[in-house]
Amino acid sequence: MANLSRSIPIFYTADHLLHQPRSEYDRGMQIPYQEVARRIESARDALLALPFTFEIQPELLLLEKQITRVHSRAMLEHLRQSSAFANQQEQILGQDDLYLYPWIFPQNQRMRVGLLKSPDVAGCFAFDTYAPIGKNTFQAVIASANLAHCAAQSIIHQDNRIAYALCRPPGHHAARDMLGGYCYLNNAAIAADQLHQTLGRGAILDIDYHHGNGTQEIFWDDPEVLFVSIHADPGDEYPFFSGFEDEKGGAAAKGANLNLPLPKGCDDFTYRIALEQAIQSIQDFQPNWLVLSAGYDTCWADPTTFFNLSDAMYGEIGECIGQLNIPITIVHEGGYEVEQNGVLAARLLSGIVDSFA
Ligand code: SP5
Ligand code: ZN
Repeated sequence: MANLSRSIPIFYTADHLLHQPRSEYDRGMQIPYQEVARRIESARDALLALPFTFEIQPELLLLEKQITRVHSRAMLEHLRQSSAFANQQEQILGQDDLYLYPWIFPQNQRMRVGLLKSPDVAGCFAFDTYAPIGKNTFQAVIASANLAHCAAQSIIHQDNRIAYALCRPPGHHAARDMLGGYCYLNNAAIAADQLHQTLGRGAILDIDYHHGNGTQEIFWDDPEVLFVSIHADPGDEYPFFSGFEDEKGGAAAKGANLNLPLPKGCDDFTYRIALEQAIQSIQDFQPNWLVLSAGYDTCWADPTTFFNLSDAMYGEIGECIGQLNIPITIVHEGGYEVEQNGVLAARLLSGIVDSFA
């Protein structure tokens, strides 16, 4: 049990408030954007109310060259230019709060080159319609990734054993060249890449309800970074195209990817079995560090998903993870019941701290 001095940094930025799309398209139906700013404010309040936490609002330390180790320069530039373009469009149209929504999806390089020259580029790197780009989206996305980066740096340089990054927008659906699912840059992957470079082999555990397709893709061929994900069966849940059991890693990295899909309606009992398998596989890998992609959309109360985990289960998940007894960088991902983001983040972190040797 860690002592109760305020030793665990919670990395936060107000820049996430700059990114607030109003709607999303759910199978063509327009509904309110589910990935709301209050999610992070709820988590911030609850985490800082714990006796062992303190807040850090870091300066921007993440370098472009660190981002482009994980993402293509073309996609980074696309994000930057689309935000600038949204700004321009607001001026021209005299409109406020304009978001560019993906609606044309190029299927090859020729189509991409053509589309990049058009005013309707928003879908250029998108695999769905859930990641619209507004005038400040680029700033918010960079600031979000910076939190994960700074959390990882605090583990690397400050001999700190646990850090929590309140990332928003989330990241785990974003791949090298692809964005979607509320995600633009892969915060967890950026943290993991820094940890990998300095501390050697490590693991990423993704407990968001949705498969972390972006993270899986980024580390697919890397035998030194184990990716383990527990999520809803992609046979009938988003993102549908990845997260299946037979995805084990690229030729040089066979076994460094483990997907544990679970059926809709999954309860604590079923989840626990998958979690034990996940923890065992991480232990066997002998990692020097862990990045935890912490999504809270597996909770019974989440309005967008179909698992039934109890609030108490998050404490238990934390305890299992803490027993790994390696440095842990926690990166906030999904979770769409606003208050549950706070309740569950606090339970998860408390569980980790309680069991940490
Ligand atoms: C980071 C993250 O959790 N991204 C998830 C993005 C996918 N969300 C879209 C799911 C659409 C399903 N909507 C069902 C509504 C049921 N009332
Ligand atoms: Zn999710």
